[in-house]
Amino acid sequence: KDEKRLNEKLSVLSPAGSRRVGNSKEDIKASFLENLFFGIGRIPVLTTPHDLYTALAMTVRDRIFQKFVLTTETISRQDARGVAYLSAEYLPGPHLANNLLNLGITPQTREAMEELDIDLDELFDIEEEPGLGNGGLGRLASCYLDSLATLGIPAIAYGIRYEFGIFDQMIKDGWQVELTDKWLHYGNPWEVVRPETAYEVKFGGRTEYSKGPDGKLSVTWIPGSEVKGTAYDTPILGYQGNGAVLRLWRAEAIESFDFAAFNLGDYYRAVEAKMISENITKVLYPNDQALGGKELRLKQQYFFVTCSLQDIMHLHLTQGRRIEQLHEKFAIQLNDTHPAIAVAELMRLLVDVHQVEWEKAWHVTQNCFAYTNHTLLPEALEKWPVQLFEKVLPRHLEIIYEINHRFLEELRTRYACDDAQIARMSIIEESGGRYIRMAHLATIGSHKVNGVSAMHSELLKKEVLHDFAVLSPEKFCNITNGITPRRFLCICNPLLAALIDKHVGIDWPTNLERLKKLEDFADDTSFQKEWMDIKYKNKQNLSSQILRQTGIELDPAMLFDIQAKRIHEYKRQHLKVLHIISLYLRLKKGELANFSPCTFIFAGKAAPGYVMAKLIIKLINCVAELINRDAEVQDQMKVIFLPDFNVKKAQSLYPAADLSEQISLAGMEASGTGNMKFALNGALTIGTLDGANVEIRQEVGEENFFVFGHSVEQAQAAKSSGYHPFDIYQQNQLLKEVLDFLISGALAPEDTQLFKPLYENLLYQDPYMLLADFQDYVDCQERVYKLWLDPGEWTRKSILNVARMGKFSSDRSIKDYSDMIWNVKPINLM
Ligand code: F55
Repeated sequence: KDEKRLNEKLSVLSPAGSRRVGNSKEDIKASFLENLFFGIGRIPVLTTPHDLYTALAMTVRDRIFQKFVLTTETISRQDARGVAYLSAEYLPGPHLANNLLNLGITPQTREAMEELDIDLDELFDIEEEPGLGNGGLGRLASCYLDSLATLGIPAIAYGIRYEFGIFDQMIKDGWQVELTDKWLHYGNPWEVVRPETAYEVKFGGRTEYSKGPDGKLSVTWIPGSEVKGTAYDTPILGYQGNGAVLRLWRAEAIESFDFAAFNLGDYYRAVEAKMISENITKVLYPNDQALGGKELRLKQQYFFVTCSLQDIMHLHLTQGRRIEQLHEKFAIQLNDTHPAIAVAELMRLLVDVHQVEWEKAWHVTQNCFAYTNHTLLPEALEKWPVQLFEKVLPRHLEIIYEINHRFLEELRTRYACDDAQIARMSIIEESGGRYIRMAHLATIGSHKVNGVSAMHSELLKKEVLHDFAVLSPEKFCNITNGITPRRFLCICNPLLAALIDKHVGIDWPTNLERLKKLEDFADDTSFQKEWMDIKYKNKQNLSSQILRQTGIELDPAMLFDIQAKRIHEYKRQHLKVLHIISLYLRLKKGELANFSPCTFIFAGKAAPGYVMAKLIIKLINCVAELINRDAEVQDQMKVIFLPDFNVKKAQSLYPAADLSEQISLAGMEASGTGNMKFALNGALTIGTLDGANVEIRQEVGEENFFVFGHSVEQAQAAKSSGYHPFDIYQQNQLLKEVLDFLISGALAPEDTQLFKPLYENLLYQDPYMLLADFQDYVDCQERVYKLWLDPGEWTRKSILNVARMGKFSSDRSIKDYSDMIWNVKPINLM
């Protein structure tokens, strides 16, 4: 009955009896050919593969829009409260396969293409993914948008339409080389430009105060320059139903062509303003830790924040509501501090533009915003020089001073704080240059602050935001990260997904706890056999991809040990390298007893300016070169650096992993989400007690997780009692041999000093305590190799890992946000 009502509704909202959006094989084939002809002016015999991809994308897009009309109509009719997610980064991954899955039309689309002699997988391969983020933070935002859409929670995700996303990585002579990303080069069939949804954005200049006729003081911001932000919408379809929107802003000149200059013969000046304006959304900063002091970055942040807030207010007011009620209809989430300027901007829009009284405006602001923190690293906490702020956002500096003044006054009067505490909590850092601390602005301007794993949230309260947590404990909460099981199991691992369908039913993608049912089969040897066969096939798949990319042949029977994530010292890729060298040296000496043939795979990008991270990539490649060329160890080990890690590559890595490396120093990784993606695909984890590893281990069971290394408390204790890595080096024979090998010339004969900086850093500083954890890591790996010798037992643990991953669905995370922070509910489509 419900289905009938739904269809009736749809026929009102979209052209009656339209064949354009039918879901049968015939319908899909017909509209594909129609799109090929009318959409891009091609006939089948005269097409390029890219034409075919575009025509199919358009075919899918038509069906998405048809669904969207209903969602949008329902939200507005039910006057539902919704979420605005503000993030400077998104990593959606390829859209085509995801949209087909969510529409439930993959099988018939595959058949339709087959009848036209087109291989659907080849079309999947053509798609360039939007690389609009650096890593975990951007991917998390996309998983959350997927879950918001799937759960039917009204949501708009706002961000920046970078013309050039994260660079493409090439490896030349073992070094990382960066190439410009060109994701828009062949057009983008998934977005729709909305030229009428555009807002003005001011920069620089000065403020003027004047008394109005009513005697009230009002402020005018006279800008130094202005640009316009135009909306580009990408519909994000949820699984089997609703939709959400990704609205990205592109900077444009208000007047695209200066006729006055042109008429004077100054051709260059005539287009200069346009060029300068467009620079704002030209390129993503490729740093995965904060980078203070870059003017363009501050402009990017303010640009997308003001467009988004103006848009939210516009949506609110056109629904006939009062601006003072904004917080009743919108929850606005700040994904880290990158959009934290929103606190000052919303105050400006309310007070200066909409003439709301300060106290009322502050109430609205605090009740709209909530802030998610993603890092504890002190060097990664965003702060902006006051001088820069004054230049780019003079009015916002005044507003921040006012917010700070009132806040500090309250600390003094209501909480009787002393000067030291007040200095610690101020938005302005005054010691050694004046800076604006964005985390303080975000915390003060929000009603909730959350960390991204249980452990991280505790450390946040204990350290980085301790003073705030003591004064307002109710503000702080934890929401452990999650991942979407649609992309990171259904799409990336179809064989395993089909096996799970067969044994637990088909509703696990939206009820991940259902995977528990797999526990019943953990000891079933024929089920284990099927499980192992699938893993083997996935490893074959990855191997042929690696052969194509690197020319290196792999043996899928070996243990595949994978570390895939941004390259960073705290993530300790070099600890893995030290371990590999130790195995190699012992193997050569015939001293390695407990070992199982192993393929070590690394993937990840380094920030272009991060010298040590780039040296680690070079080191991995030198070690790979040495080992892969050494005939003596050929059937024992291989080392691969897979270039250009992105969402697409990630999707073929996770399903092929036997062992997942999550080896950051405890206390450094806020959560991690790769750890969840590997485990959901049946990899066992070797990891430290860091971030979400702690919760994964708790869920899957201690006996099914390889833990090693110092705990946070142990690491802190070791550091405060004086940590001397050099002593460890001298006391551990194996470690000494491994480290000395780095500078022995064996790795880089042409330059023996090449790895000296790394070597000396480890011997004399070792900020991430690799040496302290080395032996425990080596020992732990031996337990891994021992278990590998018992495939039945290994597989049993692998099954149990998958069975117990239910908690880590991003649907669970979004339900937590909805209940604990946003106070939003799914819309009712009927
Ligand atoms: C990007 C730009 C700047 Cl300026 C700073 C940080 C980043 C960034 O990409 N951070 C990031 O990815 N942080 C990660 O967030 C994940 C999602 O919460 C966590 O799982 C992960 O631990 C954390 O490092």
